[in-house]
Amino acid sequence: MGRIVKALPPDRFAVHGTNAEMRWDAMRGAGLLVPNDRFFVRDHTRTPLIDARTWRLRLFGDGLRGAPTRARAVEFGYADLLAMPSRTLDAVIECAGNGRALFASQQDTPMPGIPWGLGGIGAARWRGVPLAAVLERAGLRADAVDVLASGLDPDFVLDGENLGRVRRPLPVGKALDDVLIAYEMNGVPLPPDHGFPARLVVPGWVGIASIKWLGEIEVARRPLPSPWTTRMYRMSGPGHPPGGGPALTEQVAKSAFELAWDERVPLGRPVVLTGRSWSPRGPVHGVEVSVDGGASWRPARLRDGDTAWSRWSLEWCPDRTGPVVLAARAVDATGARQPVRSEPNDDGYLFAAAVHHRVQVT
Ligand SMILES: Nc1nc2c(c(=O)[nH]1)N[C@H]1C(S)=C(S)[C@@H](COP(=O)(O)O)O[C@H]1N2
Ligand SMILES: [Mo]
Repeated sequence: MGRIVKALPPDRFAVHGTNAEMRWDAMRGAGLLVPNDRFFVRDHTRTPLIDARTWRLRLFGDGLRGAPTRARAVEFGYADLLAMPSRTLDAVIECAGNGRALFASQQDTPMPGIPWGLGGIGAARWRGVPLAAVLERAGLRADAVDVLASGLDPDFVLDGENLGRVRRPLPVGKALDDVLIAYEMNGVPLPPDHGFPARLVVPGWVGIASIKWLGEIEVARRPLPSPWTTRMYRMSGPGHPPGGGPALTEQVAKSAFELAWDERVPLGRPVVLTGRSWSPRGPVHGVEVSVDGGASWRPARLRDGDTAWSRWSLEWCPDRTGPVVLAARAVDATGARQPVRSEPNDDGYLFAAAVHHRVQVT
């Protein structure tokens, strides 16, 4: 039985267990945003089917006035959310492990976990209610510290141990800044696989922060732990603190060609190479492309300046047959370039290096 509800045709997705990665060649010539039928899916277990008529979002904890308990939570129904002033936001959601397979293919340090290529990312137009507005309505106290969102999908069992609902805390500063409780994706109600009836969208942060199928939000005056901050989603291994570094927050800039791996490119004819780059620090300032494995770089032509990600293009006329390694690197809003090498870590998180993308000139 399928765990993901939507169709996963092989020309659009590469399936990894309960997860499906977007194929970048399926985005060639597509618009700015990733259509819902092409958006990647990361499910720890399976997509639950939730009835919006009986669904409730429950807020509780001592970070709210009156310190409501879970049993006496402040409740919002689907219609309550739809009735509140809405906000629309173009943003990417990207898995912390996006690019993990490149640690093996490009740096010779294979890492365990879902072997994402570069398709554990998507950009969409999200509409919903600012998390800040819901927290205010629920009676947020000025001294609240952490906001812990949990999903309604089944408990996550790791190596035989039940870790409970998929959940992760946000510091109140981020929660009040730009986080959305989204109920719409690209103009339609959230599809089941992407969190219907409501999910968080946490701009710039690792995808796990954007909890789908929201059920509960605990608000506390102390830091709230969850295995998704204390055990997973930290940088660990040689060069990192024992037990791992701090819980991951921001993603890293990346660039992708809208090409299949080992795609065939005809000899002696100009082709327009296209791709996209993104960064958690706002619009990318520039993109440089190499058609010689990173020996020399040329600026690409940028198409979108102030959106979730930027499309770019570069003309290239291949002049010999055989394998050619393309590469693209973004220059972010601080002037920083994607590095040549990504910092290894035991879980293969945050692959940051310019990706070597091999094509075959024939
Ligand atoms: N409840 C719940 N929320 C979740 C997950 C999940 O399995 N359960 N996966 C997280 C991870 S790891 C990622 S990368 C994003 C993926 O969002 P998408 O499936 O809509 O692309 O959702 C996050 N939110
Ligand atoms: Mo993820």
